[in-house]
Amino acid sequence: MSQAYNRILVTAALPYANGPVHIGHLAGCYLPSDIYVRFQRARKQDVKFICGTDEHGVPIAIRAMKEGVSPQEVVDKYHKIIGDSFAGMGISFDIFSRTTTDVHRQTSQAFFRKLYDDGLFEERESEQYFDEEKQTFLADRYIVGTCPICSNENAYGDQCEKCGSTLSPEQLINPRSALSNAVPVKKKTKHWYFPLNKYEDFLKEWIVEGKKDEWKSNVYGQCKSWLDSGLQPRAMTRDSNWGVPVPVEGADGKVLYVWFDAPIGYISATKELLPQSWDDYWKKEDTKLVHFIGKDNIVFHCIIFPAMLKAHGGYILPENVPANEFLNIEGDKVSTSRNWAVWIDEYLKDFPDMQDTLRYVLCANAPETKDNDFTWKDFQTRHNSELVDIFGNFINRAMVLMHKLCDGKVPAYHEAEKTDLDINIIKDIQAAKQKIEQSIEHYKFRDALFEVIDIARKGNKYLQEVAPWTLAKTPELKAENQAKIDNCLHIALQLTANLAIFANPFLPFTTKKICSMLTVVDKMLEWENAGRMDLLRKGYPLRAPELLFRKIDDAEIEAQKEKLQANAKQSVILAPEAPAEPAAPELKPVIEFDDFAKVELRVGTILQAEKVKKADKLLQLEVDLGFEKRTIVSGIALHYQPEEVIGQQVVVVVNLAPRKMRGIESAGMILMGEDAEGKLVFISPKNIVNSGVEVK
Ligand code: B3M
Ligand code: ZN
Repeated sequence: MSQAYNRILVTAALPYANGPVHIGHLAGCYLPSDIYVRFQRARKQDVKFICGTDEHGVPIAIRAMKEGVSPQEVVDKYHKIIGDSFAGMGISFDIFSRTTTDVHRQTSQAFFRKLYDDGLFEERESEQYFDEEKQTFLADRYIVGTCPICSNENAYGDQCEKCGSTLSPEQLINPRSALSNAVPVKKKTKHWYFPLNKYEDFLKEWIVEGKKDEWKSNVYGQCKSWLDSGLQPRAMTRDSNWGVPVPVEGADGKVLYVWFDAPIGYISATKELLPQSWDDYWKKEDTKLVHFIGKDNIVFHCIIFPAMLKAHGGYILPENVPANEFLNIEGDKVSTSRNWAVWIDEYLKDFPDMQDTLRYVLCANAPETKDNDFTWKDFQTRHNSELVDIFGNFINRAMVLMHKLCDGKVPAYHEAEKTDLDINIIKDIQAAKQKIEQSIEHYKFRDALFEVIDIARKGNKYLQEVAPWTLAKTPELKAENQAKIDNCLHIALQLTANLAIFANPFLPFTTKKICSMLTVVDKMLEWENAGRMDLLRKGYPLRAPELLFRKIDDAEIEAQKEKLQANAKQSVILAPEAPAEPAAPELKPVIEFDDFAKVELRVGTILQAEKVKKADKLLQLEVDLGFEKRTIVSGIALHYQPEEVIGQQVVVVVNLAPRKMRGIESAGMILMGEDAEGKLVFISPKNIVNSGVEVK
């Protein structure tokens, strides 16, 4: 934060153009980036907001094949749907481009060519699967076969979508080509490898030494563990006919690896937006570059792309990469294949004019530090009891009372009548400004939004305490108290104007309505005006109050819940195979109640965790039991990084005899569940989907 910047370049991950976007995308990446950019614009910073669709890569080619259309048709269709969804939600990109443009092909080819000419790539021959019928190499995704773990007959060569296991084509039973059903054969092919290992020292210095305190701990932690486990050269080309052709001799039928060309898409889009000055934003050291992404993209944005930029030379590196965790829905992971998602295009149809409600709920509940859950019930509650009852209600009361008690004009403020209540609320407004800007600058959007609602809450309290309606109970009383009434409404209206400035980055649609009621222009929304108590001049006539939000009733919420379930059910019917019935497990002999009663189980919270030296399965935990803290050694290190378990709640066997493990005395045992892949998981409704799994 110490460096002074003269311009800011904000990128939001380029979504794959092979499906619509859902609320998880919005919460993780596009909404926080939009809030950040809107705030920087209000601060009159020179900021550019870049996005577009990622239109290459194997999933797109596969989708095209399945639908019997060309890849270009697929990306054209989804580029439009995704772009409309973002625009509909008020995501205010300066450009929403795509990676199939000429500018992008030229830019990414020139980038590759520079590294090639500098002799950076290693050429390697390897054996890869080949489809003799179609005369083409097969990416891992193009090979299907039976999953060795769950027996799903349609597992891909890189992953089984049913059990989630990461696979390699060699592991598949009965592998076959997804293009022709032919049995694939191995054939030699040549690729260009980027020597990531040579950038390890540079990355360590830049990230481990430079970003530890600046980057979010989830981002830093992931980078650190990649760097600790050592980097390997990575192939930057693929055998495919869909992508950017590799611009060197002897590379027929080869394209750039999608993760090579996609991040360069940020550069191409900036070029398209600013043909004359794009390089100021990518090459000048006084530019602050910020990549907003979801957590699955961390390694590409923090390790691979920076190493590419460094290798090329002349480019700046990201100052920050504020990645979010994932948003689950109704306790379950979002899944495109199971159609467990809330799609933005559908939301906009079902709730037209309620964009700010979704923006509000997704920001208030954003997965900033851990995975979070979206539920329709919470959506309703937050809307009705926070947006409507607190925020909307305050503004509505201020406007109605002003029309009723002050002739529809902004009343004067009479200094002689100033009270402590006035002084305090003014202080609160100014403090809110500080807190909101601090939080946004540190990518803590939930905290910032909390302050916006909190100051509206304080406004309601202020109205309640002064109670201008009681001061005006009779015409005589009103005449006597008019100065006090004026002061109260003067302050309430200035707070309303301040609320417009505060809410603007988060709730742009609502802000527009408030500005229209107050008959003020956009210039008032500049951030430097926040905290001022003279935004609305005395005697200024204001419009009639407009309802900012309507309530959401139970029927609407029930309908959404049913829709979610029905969509998911339908996708199960369409799925090729029904899930196998689990076999009955062998149970241990029955025990008496008294035996069970000997076991003391209590809930504990993991406070600290670290790896046990020379024991790759063990983590040493500090567990808070409320009445005391204990050291417990647990065999979960193959399943979790220490930073992932901190804060988790667990069931603890507290009266198990202490045991020494690797020299550390373990005072108890934590209980975990085991999922289908044999991964130990914390027991929560989110993790254990199958009842009956063993707790161990
Ligand atoms: N398309 C992956 C994703 O949508 C990828 C991001 C590219 S950012 C340069 O999650
Ligand atoms: Zn499987």
